Amino acid sequence: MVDNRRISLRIPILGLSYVGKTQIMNRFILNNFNPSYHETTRANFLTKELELENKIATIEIWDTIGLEHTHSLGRSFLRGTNAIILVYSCDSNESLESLKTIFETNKNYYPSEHIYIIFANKKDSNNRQVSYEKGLQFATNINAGFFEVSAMTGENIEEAFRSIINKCLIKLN
Ligand SMILES: Nc1nc2c(ncn2[C@@H]2O[C@H](COP(=O)(O)OP(=O)(O)O)[C@@H](O)[C@H]2O)c(=O)[nH]1
Ligand SMILES: [Mg+2]
Repeated sequence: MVDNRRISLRIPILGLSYVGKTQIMNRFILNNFNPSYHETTRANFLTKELELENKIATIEIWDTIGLEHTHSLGRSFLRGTNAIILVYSCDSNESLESLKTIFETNKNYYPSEHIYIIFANKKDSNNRQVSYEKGLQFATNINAGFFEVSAMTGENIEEAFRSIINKCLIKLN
């Protein structure tokens, strides 16, 4: 019998290398953080089950490699995703500029009216280059949600994921 209470959501995390994509996934799924850097060499995912509004949601978070070389992930990867997390790092102007390119390059591959959310990671950093207002402006321009987060301290990670998952549930209903 099909269990109508069960849904699954596939959500990739995109952004330049070193912005913290892997650690955001680790913080949300495993509640841990690793301060040392290990380059991600292939896309892989972790899952977590959440109970929300009488539904049991299996959340599949896809970690990806940095996109500075091709900027493009391709149609087959993006098809079938429920929402997309775009990450830049508060301490890197370059990472925000690069995110704009990543968004423009891939936007034709996403299903129309796709759900986007911007994570401005490393909110904890003492070397801030991107103001809250500048990040929010970009998010508003592309009609995306916006959260400043820190995978290191965990600040806002749960809230940001809850927000995107709620939007996915509303769209599925
Ligand atoms: N200060 C700070 N460092 C972070 C944060 N998130 C990730 N990092 C560090 O930034 C580096 C790159 O993180 P990683 O998740 O591997 O980036 P990715 O290449 O986008 O997957 C690692 O050394 C992380 O420990 C954060 O929220 N704050
Ligand atoms: Mg990585």
